[in-house]
Amino acid sequence: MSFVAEQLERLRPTWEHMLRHPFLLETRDGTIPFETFANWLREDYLFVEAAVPFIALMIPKAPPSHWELHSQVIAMFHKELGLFRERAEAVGVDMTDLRPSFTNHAFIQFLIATASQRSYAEIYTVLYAAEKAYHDSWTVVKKGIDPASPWYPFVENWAGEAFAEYVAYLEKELDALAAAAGPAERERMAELFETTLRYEIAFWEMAANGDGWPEHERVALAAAKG
Ligand code: MP5
Repeated sequence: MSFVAEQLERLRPTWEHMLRHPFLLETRDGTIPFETFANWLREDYLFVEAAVPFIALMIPKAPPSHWELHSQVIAMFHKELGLFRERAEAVGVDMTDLRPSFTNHAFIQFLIATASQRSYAEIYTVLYAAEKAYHDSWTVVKKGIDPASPWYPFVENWAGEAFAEYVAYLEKELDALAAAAGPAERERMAELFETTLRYEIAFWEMAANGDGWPEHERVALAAAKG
């Protein structure tokens, strides 16, 4: 069995738990409160922004045959950032003074720490797991959302054909990297796959339930702002 198939099989209950998250089902059904979706939009904007240095840190470790891929991925992130800004403007989501939630902050630190300290195959595992999680999650939303929804362009972005092909390419390459890795590295890759999945679930949870920083922090910030 290939590395990816093995991980998806091993983690199936957790993966399915992610795909049943109320944030996804309510977005699909059109019952998601505007502010809840706006919260995700603001947080994910910061996440995608941070994904640019994540990819940039991979490039010196990547084989030259992957440089074109990573250049294209960075360009794709910039296109996504444009989509976030366009949607926010179109529907009136306030994008001023963005600060990452506790979970988003942790996830971003995990990305940067991984890209700084781990092997290329390990970093690639995190990239694949995050992209696959988003593709599968938004595919759930696609099965039922009203195409007239103001959030539909996000669905198209991650559940569309081009993204599906990109994720399939990442999968093929990750399987090749895993096949070339020794048992200890494969073990570390498996662990990172799982940690990424757990962060993805935490991200939906945060989008649905708020920013997670202790209350005294919020009070102090409000006081500082007057
Ligand atoms: C992605 C994302 C997908 N935008 N946000 C989270 C929390 N996980 C994964 O990455 P990309 O860069 O938008 O394709």
